[in-house]
Amino acid sequence: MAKLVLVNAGKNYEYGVHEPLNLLVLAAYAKSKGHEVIIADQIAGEDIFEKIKKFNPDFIGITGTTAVISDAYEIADWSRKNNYKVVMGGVHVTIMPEEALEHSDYVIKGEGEDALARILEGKAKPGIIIGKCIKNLDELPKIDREMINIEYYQKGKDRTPGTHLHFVPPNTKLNSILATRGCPYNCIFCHNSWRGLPVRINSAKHIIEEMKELEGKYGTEAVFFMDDDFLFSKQRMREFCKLYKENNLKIIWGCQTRVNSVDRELLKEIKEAGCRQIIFGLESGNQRILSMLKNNKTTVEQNKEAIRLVKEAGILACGSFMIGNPTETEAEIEDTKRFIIENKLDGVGVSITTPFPGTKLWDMCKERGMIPDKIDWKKFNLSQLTFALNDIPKERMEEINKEFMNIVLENNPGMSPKNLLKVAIKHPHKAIKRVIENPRAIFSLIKRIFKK
Ligand code: B12
Repeated sequence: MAKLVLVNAGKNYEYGVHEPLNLLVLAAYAKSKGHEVIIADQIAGEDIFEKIKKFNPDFIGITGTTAVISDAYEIADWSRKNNYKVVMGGVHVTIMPEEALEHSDYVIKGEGEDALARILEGKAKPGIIIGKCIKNLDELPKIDREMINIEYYQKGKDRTPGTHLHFVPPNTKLNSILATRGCPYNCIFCHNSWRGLPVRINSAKHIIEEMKELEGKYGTEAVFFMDDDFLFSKQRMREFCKLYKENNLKIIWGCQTRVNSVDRELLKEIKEAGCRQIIFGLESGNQRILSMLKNNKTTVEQNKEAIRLVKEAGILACGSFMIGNPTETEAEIEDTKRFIIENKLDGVGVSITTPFPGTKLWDMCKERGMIPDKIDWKKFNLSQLTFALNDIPKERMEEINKEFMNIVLENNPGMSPKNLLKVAIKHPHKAIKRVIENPRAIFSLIKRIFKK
């Protein structure tokens, strides 16, 4: 039996909206094999170094997406200096295993459950290990949310009102569930740890059991499904809606999906089964750009129709968009601005297009010689320009980004002046910095007050 600490790396509280489901599932798996496991959560503000020293583990497992990988490496370096064995996994190290191996003893590419168990049992040699893909998600051991500070995560929405979770009223206990691994589509900007792996889903029965446990044990009132496309299996959704009603569940929920996964009938059914918000990756109001990003799979017209249907069903229709795409012109970005304003979405998220390693977008940028030798991974947070992907000068792109930030400010229900004031009181330095960077935000706020 080995002792393991799993670390949720990251110093930005804004990343603590959803519980770390990846570490919870890895912990459950390792525990089911008889190992002693705890989670040290830097994102939730824990003193992870103190917690690690006190537990004195045999292994430290660290997860990291690209945006927080510098924090993850810092923890890995500290751990090795203190003679702990380090295992790293997650989406970033899956793509950059050699880079991660400079900071750790073991690096897992892909799914971590089985590989981690082999390491803990002393059956794997240090180095890069390819994770085995879990075939049946329902067979994974049940996660135990008591391993983390559940109250901290249940208040995730109140702590960060600027999030996409518009369906969650203030002071509502929120949790997240992940019920799919993999995605059947191939958007050029996306990479997740299941890239190239088959799509697998939890059964409707399994999801309902998890919701029942959340409602009964933790008083959960709202759930966000983290699946890339929660609605894509119509059969599962039908079964889900039936069981939701049979079990008399009260939890309201939101999810992400594709515009081609919704139709009037399904929307009616899921509304009756607690669905209150749908987020689509709408990406662009310009067809040329949308076709490039989504491999010709969706159209601007389809996007408009999907928004209309969702609103008609009485569900909040939200969308995320990308600006600063390869070869994109200012006129094409204007199309996105117009789309956002004309389609009256209930929530809008805008990101600066960022080429994450492992994506087709990254390869395109590499081919064009755009990727610098020295990369600052901290910039990979989708709100900062990593490097220019088109002919729009950097300064102008930053201006355009601010204009979009103001559009988001005017169109996001979560960004009410009251909510923003609350955050400003809690994080005054951040608020002052944001206003100095973008003084016009004040006008957008005033506009917002009068719009109400
Ligand atoms: C939930 C989620 C969030 C949540 C919580 C993040 C979190 N750390 O869990 C929030 C909203 C905070 C978030 C924020 C961001 N996210 Co996010 N998010 C996701 C999402 C939808 C699900 C992640 C998840 O729970 N997966 C479930 C678990 C089971 O999978 P997993 O994490 O890959 O873990 C498996 C393996 O990788 C491995 N593993 C992972 N860690 C470890 C550790 C050890 C020790 C071992 C052995 C194995 C191992 O084993 C696990 C089980 O098999 C994914 C999309 C997706 N479908 O994956 C995007 C995704 C991870 N996010 C992404 C991005 C870009 C971001 C942000 C930068 C966005 C932003 N503007 O802020 C930030 C980054 C901050 C951060 N700390 O993550 C990208 C990451 C791209 C990249 N190269 O890093 C993804 C892949 C979306 C995408 N398709 O582009 N995100």
